[in-house]
Amino acid sequence: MSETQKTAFVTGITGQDGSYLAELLLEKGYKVHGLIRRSSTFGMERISHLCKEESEDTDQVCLHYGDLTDGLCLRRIISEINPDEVYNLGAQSHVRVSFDMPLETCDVSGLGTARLLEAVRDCQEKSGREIRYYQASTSELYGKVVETPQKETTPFYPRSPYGCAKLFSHWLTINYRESYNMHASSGILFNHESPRRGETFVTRKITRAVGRIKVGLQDKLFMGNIDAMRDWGFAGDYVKAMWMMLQKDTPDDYVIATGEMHSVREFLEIAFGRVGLDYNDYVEIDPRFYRPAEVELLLGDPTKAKTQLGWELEVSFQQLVEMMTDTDVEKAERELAESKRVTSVKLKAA
Ligand code: NDP
Ligand code: GDR
Repeated sequence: MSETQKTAFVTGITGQDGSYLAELLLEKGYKVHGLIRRSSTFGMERISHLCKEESEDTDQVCLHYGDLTDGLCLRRIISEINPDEVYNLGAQSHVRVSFDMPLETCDVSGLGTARLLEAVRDCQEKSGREIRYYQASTSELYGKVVETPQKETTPFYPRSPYGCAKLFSHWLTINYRESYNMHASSGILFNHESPRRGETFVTRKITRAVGRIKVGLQDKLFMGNIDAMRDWGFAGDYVKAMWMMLQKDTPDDYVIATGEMHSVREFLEIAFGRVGLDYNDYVEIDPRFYRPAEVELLLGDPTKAKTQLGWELEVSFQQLVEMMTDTDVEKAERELAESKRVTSVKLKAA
């Protein structure tokens, strides 16, 4: 490892954003450490290409078992690594699920931030070296919108346990910045998607269904509120903004968004249209997917990030939907081929 090589620690590295961020940091020459949870399944599909068995290989990520609910382990890992930058992306990040699991959500996505910030503060005070901290804040802080488009100064009004937990984390990050002079920044990121998006978020749920319907593996798609409107961007573009925030001399908070809003219905239209189908023939509304309190619309104003960070979008909404749909059609084709192979093996064995 070179004298000047920077070290980063990423919580949530197995998630959508964690995987893109790890790739970006490795490209920039960082030594990347990540937090992983023990699981009975593998759970590392998004980052397995970045991990090698040989832990001595400095081009690969180095993984540490731990959990945002375990402050002791966070303290130990941070003091062992003594990183230059910490990215807190770990969270129970599903809004609908947060209504079913409010305590777990608050523990991980709220108190987890307190545990990590304390570990960072402690390490920084002992070593005398600055550790720069990134907090994954969210447009869900705005919830019930009081101003459109939403910018850094728009008042918050969260509408879910997830939003409330993230609001706590957002303010705690600001409080540590002001109380301890820490280089702690929050990115208020609006929805961002990719072919690596979790399959229960609306965009990926749609593109997975389009692929499977196209090849004949699925007949129907059951949806919740398809009139909801979101400002959707590409995750690969958004992780660049996280890194840019930590390269600034002064920490601050930034809205990261496209400045364009589309409905779930429009997403359905484009995704089904991409494979020559009409979504009306396949989609059914199922109240099970409604939320106790809905966030009807979100639209961000990314002017501050554009002017002060020099952040730019590369992937448009249309390109995003097409990219996700094409990838999921290919995935469904592979699933179909695999199911035929298994059937033929079974038949031969019969
Ligand atoms: P994902 O749901 O894809 O990933 C969440 C990550 O958090 C996973 O690595 C997960 O690990 C980890 N995690 C969950 N619980 C714990 C825990 N108890 N301890 C440690 N790690 C845990 O989220 P995204 O990548 O989409 O989002 C990244 C962050 O950005 C999240 O904090 C999210 O709330 C926030 N955000 C996301 C936006 C989006 O549109 N994607 C927009 C704004 C903010 P495991 O794989 O083991 O489950
Ligand atoms: P969101 O994303 O709640 O904005 O949180 P999600 O994709 O889950 O929902 C977006 C909108 O689509 C509506 N919807 C459905 N949603 C899901 N998941 N499933 C459905 O069947 C369905 N039908 C309609 C929802 O009601 C909602 O209005 C995401 C997460 O990544 C958070 O972690 C992040 O902070 C915010 O984006 C910004």
